[in-house]
Amino acid sequence: MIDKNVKVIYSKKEISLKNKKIIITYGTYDMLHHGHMRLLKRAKELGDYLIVGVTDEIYDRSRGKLNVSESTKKRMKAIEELDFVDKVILETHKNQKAEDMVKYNVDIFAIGDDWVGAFDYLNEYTKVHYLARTEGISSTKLRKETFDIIKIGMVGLGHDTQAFIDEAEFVSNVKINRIYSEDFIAIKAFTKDNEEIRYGHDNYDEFLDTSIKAVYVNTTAEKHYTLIKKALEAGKHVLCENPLAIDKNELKELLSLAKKENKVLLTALRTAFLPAFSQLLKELDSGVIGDIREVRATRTNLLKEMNYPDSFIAQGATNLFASYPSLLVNKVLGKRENISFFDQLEDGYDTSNLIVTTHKNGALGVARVATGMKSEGDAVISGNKGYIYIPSPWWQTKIFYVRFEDEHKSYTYNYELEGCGLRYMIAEFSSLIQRGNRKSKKLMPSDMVAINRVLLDYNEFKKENKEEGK
Ligand code: C2G
Repeated sequence: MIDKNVKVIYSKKEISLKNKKIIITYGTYDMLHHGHMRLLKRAKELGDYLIVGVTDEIYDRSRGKLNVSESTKKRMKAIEELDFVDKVILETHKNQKAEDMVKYNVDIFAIGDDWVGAFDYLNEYTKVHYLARTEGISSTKLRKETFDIIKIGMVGLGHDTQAFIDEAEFVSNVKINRIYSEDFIAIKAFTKDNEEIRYGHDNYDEFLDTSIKAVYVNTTAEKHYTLIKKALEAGKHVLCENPLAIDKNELKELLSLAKKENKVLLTALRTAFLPAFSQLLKELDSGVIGDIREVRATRTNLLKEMNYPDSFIAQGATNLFASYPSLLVNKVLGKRENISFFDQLEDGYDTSNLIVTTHKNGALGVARVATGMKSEGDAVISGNKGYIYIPSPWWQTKIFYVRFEDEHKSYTYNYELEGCGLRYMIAEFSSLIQRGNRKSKKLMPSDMVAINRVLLDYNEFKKENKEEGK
């Protein structure tokens, strides 16, 4: 089996540069500054032909660089415009440097001395040259000077509140300092010894009437609509746990309100923002497994054993978990044509559900969720040339296997996933706000509607079944 990390995954024109000394260097080059420029110029002076590898966004996120303010396209363009740079390439994965040394027959690999020692392994392929870094300038410093810190207020106090606060620490341009909950006593207790969250509110209007620029809503689903609506009307960007609304018309209304107010409204589906998940979609887009015939994804958690309160579990397995498999099904197969539910109920709520959807050309989506049954939480995407397997827990996508009938052609993608994965979502939310983009390509409003619709349809189905049973 091939490890994708050592495979050349794009092809460029062969370079024939006889008797020329080839230099290569890599970087993010966010907000290109004179520190970058000095390094690039000195790198060029080491030889005749300078190749610059610009890191792509997925790769940067996977190596913990969450705060890049410019798009990959913009950063590449800025480097392409430098007349002393001869070739610009995209750097997409960790082992690419070693591959490039061979591919481009590189004489010298140059990089700033903040990396001293880190690339000594490349001496096996070329000569590694560390150049002095320019003091007093950095992209981090420029970002701090250029952009305001985005203050986020937390709405609701629950199981995951602290995890969100902890993860936001890794996103440098956000600050969380306020929280709202109807439960005044709980809020008092939470903020009492909390170093970051100093301000607790039990009045939502007062909470919104502060300097916060955005809110993160994590309450029970039936409160989402009102909380989101008020926040958007108060000019705040909104990140909200799924479902955004439990009524079709309410969801539409919220999306058009976000559009009217020119604010971000994003569902907090963390899987959508993981670097490995983005890479997975990119891989599928390239057609590597052919026409996709089926997407199968499972998510089960025995919540009782995890000490979740009964009231939480009573929301039902579908409401709690279906959004994750629905995200994968929707991203890969697009709009669905039909939907069927095969649920098992206990005390009036579903402890498991098998959701089958049909899509264009008869492709099938098979989503399995459960809180009263434990199963393998993996996902398989099957095509007519091969399949992709994501091991459990697939929704915390880290590794995936691309497999074919001829197993020698199979390969693996393996990514680091820092923390519990929330930081990538917070980084995407803040970068949308910072870049003035309302929509995330990773989770478009149409995706949010399709994912939300599965829940709405199931609740409708349950209601009809109840009425019929009467
Ligand atoms: N640099 C510099 N002086 C600065 C800032 C950066 O000389 N004040 C250099 C860095 O040492 C690096 C290059 O400019 O060689 C690009 O820096 P970044 O954009 O920060 O990229 P970086 O994360 O260092 O990329 O594959 C990516 C590379 O391994 C490293």
